[in-house]
Amino acid sequence: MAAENWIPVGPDLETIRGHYADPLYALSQAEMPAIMFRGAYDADQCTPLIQRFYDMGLARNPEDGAYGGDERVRTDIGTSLGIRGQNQERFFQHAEATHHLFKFLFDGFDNPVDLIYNTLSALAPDKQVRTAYEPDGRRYGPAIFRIHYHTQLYLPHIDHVRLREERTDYAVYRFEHQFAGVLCLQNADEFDAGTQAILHQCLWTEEVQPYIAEGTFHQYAAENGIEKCQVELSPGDLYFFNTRCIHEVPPVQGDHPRTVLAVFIGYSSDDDEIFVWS
Ligand SMILES: O=C(O)CCC(=O)C(=O)O
Ligand SMILES: [Fe+2]
Repeated sequence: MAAENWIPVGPDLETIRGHYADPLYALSQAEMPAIMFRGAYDADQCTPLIQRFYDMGLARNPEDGAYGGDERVRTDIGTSLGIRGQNQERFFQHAEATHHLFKFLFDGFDNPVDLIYNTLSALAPDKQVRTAYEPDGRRYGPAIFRIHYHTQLYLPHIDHVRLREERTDYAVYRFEHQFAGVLCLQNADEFDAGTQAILHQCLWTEEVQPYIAEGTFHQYAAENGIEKCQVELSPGDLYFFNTRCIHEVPPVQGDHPRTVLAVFIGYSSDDDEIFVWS
């Protein structure tokens, strides 16, 4: 496929299925940078939902001015395997608390976590989509809200429990491919479109790792003519991408935190289950 055709497929299920009989398989091959659902979540519910997080003290409201002792540039509501996976017992305890919180956190709103799971199920009707679990039944966190404040960024990286994090002691290790799902609730507002993620048409290999480690990936990409795709999101848009593609998010600028609901997804073409975690 020609590089200039490396653009997201969307904006709705009908169009996506019209282009790809098996969209998640195509994503596993990085045939497109992203699968995009525009307006998947009611945009009018995004701001009030974020306000609830502030009101419940789950995240700092920038309008409160002073940092109130909380100077983190990223706040999570949910359980991150990447951050908490070192201690299995505490990770699964934390995940249970998140399941409990998410039972009532969205009362009065459409459930944005269900939206992500239902959308994935529609993309892969022959597979069972479920929150990742261990053989003994312990569940991972179902999804995670990430609130990104002024200066927060993600340098070029991949996310992969096999290729990067080597989580050999977790059941999600069995999947060959890893995707992310990201639902935009709020853009950073300093520029018109806010801070947006950039996906590079470059699947991670040992060969590119030194450039990532040394912070010279942009140079490598320019020298090798690697295509990139900036994912322009509005509140309510949901996209899925292959986290083995090198990706990044430039620094948030200003007082409006970039707020997303995110999941990781384990997928193998020959596996009847799709695992979702955070
Ligand atoms: O926030 C995003 O759009 C992507 C963040 C990211 O790096 C990820 O979800 O793996
Ligand atoms: Fe990532």
